[in-house]
Amino acid sequence: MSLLKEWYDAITEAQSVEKLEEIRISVFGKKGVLAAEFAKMKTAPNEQKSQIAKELNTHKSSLMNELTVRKITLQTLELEKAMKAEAIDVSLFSSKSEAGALHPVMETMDRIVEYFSSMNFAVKTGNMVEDDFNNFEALNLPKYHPARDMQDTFYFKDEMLLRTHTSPVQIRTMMNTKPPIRMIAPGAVFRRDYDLTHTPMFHQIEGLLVDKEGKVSFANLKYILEDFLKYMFGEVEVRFRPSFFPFTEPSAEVDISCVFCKGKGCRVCSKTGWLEVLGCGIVDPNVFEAVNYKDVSGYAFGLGVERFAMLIHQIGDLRSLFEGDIKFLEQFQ
Ligand code: 2NM
Repeated sequence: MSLLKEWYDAITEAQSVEKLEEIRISVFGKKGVLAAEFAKMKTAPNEQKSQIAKELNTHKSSLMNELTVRKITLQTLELEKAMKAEAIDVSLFSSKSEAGALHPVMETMDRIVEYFSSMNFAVKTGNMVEDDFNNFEALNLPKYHPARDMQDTFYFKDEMLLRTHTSPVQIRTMMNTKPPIRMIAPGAVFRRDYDLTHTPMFHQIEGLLVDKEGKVSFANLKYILEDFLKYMFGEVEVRFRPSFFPFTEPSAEVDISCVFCKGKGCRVCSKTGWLEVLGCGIVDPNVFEAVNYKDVSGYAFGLGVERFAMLIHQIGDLRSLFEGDIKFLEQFQ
């Protein structure tokens, strides 16, 4: 009987519900201490039996009672502990909160748009899925013209395709607006290209200015592009090299002195001291004919926004602009 005393202490000292369950089995189980005490009772003298049974039953119910009370206490403590550990203080200021930022390509695009807006160029956008006429035919790129190969792209049915440049926006603008025109077309374009310096999707900004015949000269084009490139890159040298585009005649490619080596020659500029950044020219008469413009003259230019972003931020690999790696992007905030 005195054996039962220590089980009262065990219950009071138990620190977990699991421990309490072990105790319950040791006391009330088939092979438990109570069962053993009742068994012993059977061998006791008959006159003591009822007294022993009475005492055992009193212990039985008070031990059960102690167990229940302790179980409730332990469960309450465990719940309180869990609630404390899992609590979230929604009013707590988090010094970790960070503001988002524009992607370097979009930031660069905004700066370019800002310059041309300040020069009174309207900003126009169009469709990324275009038809053959607006993307090629009207731009002096007839079917089977070899220059189409340079802009091989993704075709849908019915001569629909992902635009290879933003020029279709200029064509559509000329088709539904009378001259004069002074516009830029920023946006995503698509080509079947993928290597170190080409991605199948990239961003372009193209510009177009149209006015009366004889009013627009190559000198006008040269002036605005030099001014624009100095706005973007600071005090750089600018040079124009003769080139060819189907939609302009004459055409030129525009270089700036290398922003990495200041024109001395390095790995980025292939030791030439120059970086190609733009294409431009005087709009070919065939383009004006396609859109039914008469007695006009104009200039046009085009650039790749990713290339500008890479030169401004000194980014070595074009593909890092498309990976969405936060650690990379954070550097340009
Ligand atoms: C370039 C280079 C030269 C261009 C021409 C036209 C249009 F529609 F007016 F004919 N838009 N853009 C053009 C001219 C684009 O990108 C390198």
